[in-house]
Amino acid sequence: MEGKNYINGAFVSGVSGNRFESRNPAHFNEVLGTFPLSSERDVNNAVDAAKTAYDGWRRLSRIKRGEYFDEFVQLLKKNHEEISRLVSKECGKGIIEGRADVTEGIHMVQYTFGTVRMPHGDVVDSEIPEKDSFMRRKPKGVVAAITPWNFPFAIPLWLICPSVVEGNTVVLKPSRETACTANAIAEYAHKAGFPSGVINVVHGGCGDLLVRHPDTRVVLFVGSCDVGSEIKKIVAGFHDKMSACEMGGKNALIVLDDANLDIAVNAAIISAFKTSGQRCTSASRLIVHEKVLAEFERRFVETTKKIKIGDPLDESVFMGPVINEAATEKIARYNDLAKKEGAEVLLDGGRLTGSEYKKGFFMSPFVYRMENNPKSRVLHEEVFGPHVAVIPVKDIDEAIAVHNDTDYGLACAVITEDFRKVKRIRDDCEYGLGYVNLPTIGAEVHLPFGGVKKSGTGLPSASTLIDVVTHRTAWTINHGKEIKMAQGLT
Ligand code: UN1
Repeated sequence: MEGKNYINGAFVSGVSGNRFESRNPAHFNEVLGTFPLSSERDVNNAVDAAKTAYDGWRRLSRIKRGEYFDEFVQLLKKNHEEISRLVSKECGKGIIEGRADVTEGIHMVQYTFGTVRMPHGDVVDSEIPEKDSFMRRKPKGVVAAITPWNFPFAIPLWLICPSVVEGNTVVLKPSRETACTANAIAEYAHKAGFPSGVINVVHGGCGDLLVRHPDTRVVLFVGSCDVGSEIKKIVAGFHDKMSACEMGGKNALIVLDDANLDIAVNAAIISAFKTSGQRCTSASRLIVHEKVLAEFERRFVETTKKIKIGDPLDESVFMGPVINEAATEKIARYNDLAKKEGAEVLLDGGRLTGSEYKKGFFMSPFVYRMENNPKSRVLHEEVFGPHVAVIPVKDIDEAIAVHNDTDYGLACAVITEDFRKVKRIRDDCEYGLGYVNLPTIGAEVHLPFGGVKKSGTGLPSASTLIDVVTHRTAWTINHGKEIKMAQGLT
């Protein structure tokens, strides 16, 4: 397909004429689409369109704005399977996960529509009986949304939906790896009839321009810590711009001495290898009590060996390819580094080269055992691939200390039958998403989604983004015939 930017309700070519390709990571010779490498003029056009549309859009009632989401979701539901196949083809996740990505995006749109007839703000008492006070939310203006390739459908909708329903307008800059899926979002938004300029999409190499643009009021970002940190630095230079960045993890699943090992092994497989370990919620550390270590390790390795790796459109495939050549190189580098840092290798994952794999970026699971060590890079840095450490611990205190011995703090899961231990994990581990007897992945859109430490600033994404994309205003009315002041003022 010949993809275009979506600006002011029209699909338009980039000004420079330069283009990039989006390819299928399972068959890298297959070009799925080409898209504009957008320049400053394209970004200015998109931001201008969003700025112009803002005034009319914010003046509609919130309920009226919600109607567009109803139309949008009906179209998405009708085309669920087609979009899912595109997602799987373009980012490499197995089709069951491709469908879940689309379902998650649809849930975000449904949630958004569902909120518009709900109470929205607060009634606040005043010391003065003649006064009524309210907390009323106001939109902020143009929102820039910069999104990753690993959830190419759900994450753009996490960011677009709360922004737009509150009366803001959006310019989305999706990952270059998944431009076709972003294009599909633009097409369905267009068909749903959102007014021109309310949702805009600019492709390729222009995120920085969008962040620096003086008319973008809010920058929403989901992606790596390095990029997020740059964004925060740039945004800090503006007095009236705000950012919410969701950035990676070095998540852990803790298996305690009383764990149900069926649940533990299943949760570990899902946490480590779904999406080939390329979720910000994936677990790359399995912190296991020494009492159950041997049995857990044996069963985990045995099950991992049975994982089917292959073309993501094959229904029986558990793990598809990783996203690109650079990802295969990065994962291989970390696998080697683990050996250099003294890992006891349990499964030596590497790039798969057989006939069905040679045209894609297929990596197999790398599993190793390693004592926690504050100096180890592999136990502290995010790998974003099927690379997982088993870290033995002697008790729950050590499990908590090891869990927190990372700069990140996104998802944490514990496998135990003991509710007292659950409370210790809940209160003493540092995380944004906590799970008991579950994997570290699979959050639902109506929950807060936000990490601590290097994972984020605690500012949530998804449904609770409302606090980032709106300004909470205080509005007070005097029903009396004279002015009476609070705090004893006369
Ligand atoms: C991500 O990997 O950036 O909780 C998002 C989950 C998904 C979202 C992952 N609902 O695993």
